[in-house]
Amino acid sequence: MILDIVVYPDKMLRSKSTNVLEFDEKLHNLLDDMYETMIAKEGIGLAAIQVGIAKNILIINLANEDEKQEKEDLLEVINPKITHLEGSEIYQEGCLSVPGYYDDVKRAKNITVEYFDRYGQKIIKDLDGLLSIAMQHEMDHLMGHLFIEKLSYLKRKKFEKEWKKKLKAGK
Ligand code: Y12
Ligand code: CO
Repeated sequence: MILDIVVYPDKMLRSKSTNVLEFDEKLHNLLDDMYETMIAKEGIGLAAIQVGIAKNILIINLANEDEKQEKEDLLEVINPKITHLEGSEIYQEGCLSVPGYYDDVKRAKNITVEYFDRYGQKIIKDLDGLLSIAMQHEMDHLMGHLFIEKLSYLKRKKFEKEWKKKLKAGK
């Protein structure tokens, strides 16, 4: 089932998500719906809060070298924790909850993340490149943060003015 995406400035996006305690069918159905939604909306990453569920759940599905977004490359990430951050990198980000706006954001270059898969199996991964950026972006959602909060004061002011205009125009 394709779910509705919560769009900025909905206050729900500021919620702090809580840990998943049961790795059951309800979780599996939510993960399946999140995947269907992300693909339908042409996204590469989605956090549960973006579909109105304040749980520590996110998915990431980057395209491979052939520019194909294969389901076998899908990461389903439950209750993630970053245990190591190193370096810095600037990347132009976008978000399904802030559709049509893209800007440069500085984040750590390499991270180590610990999380659980849909069956409750613990996974530890060292990430770099776009996967590291996407994981940090999605984990920010779990803490109630959006990439636009990382913009400079002036850029944020310009964004807010343009966003209000866009919402007023019903776009
Ligand atoms: C690098 C930077 C950010 C991420 C987080 C995941 N972001 C997305 O998946 C963004 C998707 C997105 C898709 C859009 O739709 C189309 O391009 C058709 C879009 O544009 C509109 O909605 C108009 C904006 C964002 C991961 C890695
Ligand atoms: Co986002």
